[in-house]
Amino acid sequence: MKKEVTFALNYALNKGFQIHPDAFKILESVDVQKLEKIIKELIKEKTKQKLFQINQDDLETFLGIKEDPRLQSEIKVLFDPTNKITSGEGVKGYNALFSSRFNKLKRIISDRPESKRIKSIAVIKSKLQKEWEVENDVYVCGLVTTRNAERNVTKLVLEDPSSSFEGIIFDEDLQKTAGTLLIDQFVIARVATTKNSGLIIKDLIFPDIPDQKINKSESEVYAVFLSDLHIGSRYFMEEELTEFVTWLSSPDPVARKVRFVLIGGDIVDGVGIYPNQNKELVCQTIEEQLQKAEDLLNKIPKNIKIIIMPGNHDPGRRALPQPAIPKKYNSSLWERENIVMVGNPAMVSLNGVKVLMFHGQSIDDIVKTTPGLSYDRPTDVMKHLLKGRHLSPIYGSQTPIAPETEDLLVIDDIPDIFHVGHVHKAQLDMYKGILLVNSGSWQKQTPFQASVGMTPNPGIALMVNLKTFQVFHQNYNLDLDNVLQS
Ligand code: D5M
Ligand code: FE
Ligand code: ZN
Repeated sequence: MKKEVTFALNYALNKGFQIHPDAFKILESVDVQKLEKIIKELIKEKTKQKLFQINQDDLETFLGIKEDPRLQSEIKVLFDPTNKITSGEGVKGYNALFSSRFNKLKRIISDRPESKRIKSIAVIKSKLQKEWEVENDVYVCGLVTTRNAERNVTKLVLEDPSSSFEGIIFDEDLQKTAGTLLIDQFVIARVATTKNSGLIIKDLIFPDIPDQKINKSESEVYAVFLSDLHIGSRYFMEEELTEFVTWLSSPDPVARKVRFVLIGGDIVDGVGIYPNQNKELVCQTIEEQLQKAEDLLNKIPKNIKIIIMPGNHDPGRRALPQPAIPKKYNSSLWERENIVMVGNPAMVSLNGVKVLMFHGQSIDDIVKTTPGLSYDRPTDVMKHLLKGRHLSPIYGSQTPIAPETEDLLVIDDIPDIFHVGHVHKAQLDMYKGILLVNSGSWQKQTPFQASVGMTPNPGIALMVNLKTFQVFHQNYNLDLDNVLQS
């Protein structure tokens, strides 16, 4: 027993009080500097009432940590790729993946007015061969396979299951829009023909998010958004994160209403993720790293539900979609009642609020190839993903994508909150009513990040009131003054 708790016990005994054993547990979790004051005040109060036993209920009421039974904390996993992963083989697998992508997106756009006027590329091409002209304002849709800006024009190659074609864009603004298209992304094009120029693209339409109503929680509870803890790395901000986790048990009125903690990947730093990583690790094995994660998560009150999704540093597999962190590395995380292990990406419902969680590896490929997007504004990249209704369109770049027979990275179901991490930059924004949360990190700038000029803002805890969607943040990083920009 801590000496401060022993003091409290003796003090109470000397005043003729007894402390019920259930109350010890709470006393041990109380800040030691406050313990003496708390016990003295409590005894004063109970002496007035002529009741000489201190029990759990007294302490919980006094500290304001009494569970409010009206607070709802219902979690449902709406989508988890873990059990859906059935990769196809080689080229055949990728053909199935892209065909699934095309079909899913075609279904997504089926409510749009243009959808009825979409023709297949093969039909348009054959008409063009026979008549040298097709009626104007025909629509096609497909995946972008090539994008080339040449002198004053941009050429785009689109592919649908029937065929592919190259379209030319002359309009300057439309060329700018075309410049933001990602390779392998789905798009609708309005095309027209001229006698000698073949097909001209007159407009480009993204699948995008329709206007919709956002789901909110009936009871006023908070969700905490974390990611990129990088436990095991020597740059992991252990003290700061421990301080935050300890705050979750405090009598603070917001802390009392936290019912969910979401971890959006890179919970551990992993092993062998980049060359010479071992020199930057304080825990050299995955098991040790996950044990440390478990010890930290154990400090979170059990009435808070924790959702753990993997990132590119976590074990399982590297290619997207990723299964949940396998049980073999830490079975107790899987067995804990208040922990839910999901794959990447995942959709969970928190009291009816739909949260799409995605670690965000594709951001690396997107910022590299898209003018106007940067690591400093990850929420802009997140908007771009929502507009294209796909989490990781670019195939064959840095983000590995598995040849799943079903494309599980299409954004079918529209979330109320979109939670991404990976770029270590905490940022908030809104898009078409959807709250965008990039949950930053709890790892200080690494030598690699410094060498590429990447400036993270680690140590910020973001929280959302699921009833009002008001956001709330706490900064545990003393080096940061300009905390959040949105
Ligand atoms: O990624 C943390 C951040 O560092 C993220 O923005 C990507 C960036 N990063 C990581 N590795 C590379 C390489 N090899 N090239 C460019 N950028 C990189 P994390 O997943 O935590 O390592
Ligand atoms: Fe990370
Ligand atoms: Zn990452």
